[in-house]
Amino acid sequence: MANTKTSRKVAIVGVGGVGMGCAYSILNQGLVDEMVLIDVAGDKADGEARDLMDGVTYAPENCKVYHGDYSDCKDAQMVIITAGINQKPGQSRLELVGTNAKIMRSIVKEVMGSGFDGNLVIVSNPVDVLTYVAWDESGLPQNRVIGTGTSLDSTRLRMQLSNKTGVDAHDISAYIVGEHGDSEQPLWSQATIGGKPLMDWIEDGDEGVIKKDELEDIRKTVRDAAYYIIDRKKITNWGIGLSTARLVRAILENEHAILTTSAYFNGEYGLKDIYTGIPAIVGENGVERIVEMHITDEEMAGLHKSASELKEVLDSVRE
Ligand code: 6V0
Repeated sequence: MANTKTSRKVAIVGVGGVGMGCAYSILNQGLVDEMVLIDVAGDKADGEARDLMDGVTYAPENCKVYHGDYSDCKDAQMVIITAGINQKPGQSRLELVGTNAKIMRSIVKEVMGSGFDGNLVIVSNPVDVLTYVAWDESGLPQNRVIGTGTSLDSTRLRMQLSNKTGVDAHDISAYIVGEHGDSEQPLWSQATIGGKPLMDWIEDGDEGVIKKDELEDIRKTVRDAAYYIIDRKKITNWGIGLSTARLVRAILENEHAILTTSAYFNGEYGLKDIYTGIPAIVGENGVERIVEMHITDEEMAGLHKSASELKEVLDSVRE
């Protein structure tokens, strides 16, 4: 149930395409009472706030949107960080790490300096590495620093399975785990359509259902979705905006929803001291618990390979 007792306030740091995709989705879903926009480009943040505010009477709930500074984070339940450079055509997310890790540390320092004591949601790429960096800099408990992880990839996978089967994506449960990026791993063994395992649909050969040898194409389409979009419109922003709003809702409304966030591993799936995408239960305290599923050996190997690639990149920016 919505928390109606206290003012629901979020701060968004970074008002580029992604920050505004998040802001628009959050506003349009009536998730908060107050939204502060922060950016080194102050005039842009001011203009964006004014633009959104102009439409508030058509949003489902009243909301005060304004341009602010880090002192405004003090009483926010959540700070969403989307600041940083984005991928250029052909560039991988991991190539952004040097610049964005520095930006992330400087922002988190400012946020924590305000006296902020809520949940930090990290969106900037490479999101798994930067979520670790943000946690390391913040001094917050691991569960309260959350990356958007493979939430976008998982919804892309559900859409692809929906396109193939003709079944509503809302009735499809499917997860991508590991890096939000090139080494990500789909969990085919855990995917279900209307409660029936995907592998049973394939085995039964139900009419209109995908065949096993089509799974590899689906995996590639999902993995390369950002490259496809960036080639055409230079950025991706609406899908991640909606994915972030889903995470914001789960936290602010204490939903205990299962979402594929970038969560901190403390031995789950045999992984330690890393943030990466995994289905986890999410509520008002952030990640309550990683869900341990009985995945296949091949899927486990894919998750471990992805985690070890992330560790290597993380080691290059540790302080
Ligand atoms: P953008 O449109 O260039 O916006 C970035 C914004 O950050 C700009 O407004 C900058 O002024 C601002 N900024 C830069 N440095 C600072 C700083 N030190 N303090 C405050 N503000 C700053 O980029 P875009 O919005 O497209 O992308 C932002 C980030 O999101 C990139 O790292 C993307 O790679 C990442 N994405 C993450 C996704 C995910 O699934 N996690 C999906 C898409 C993009």
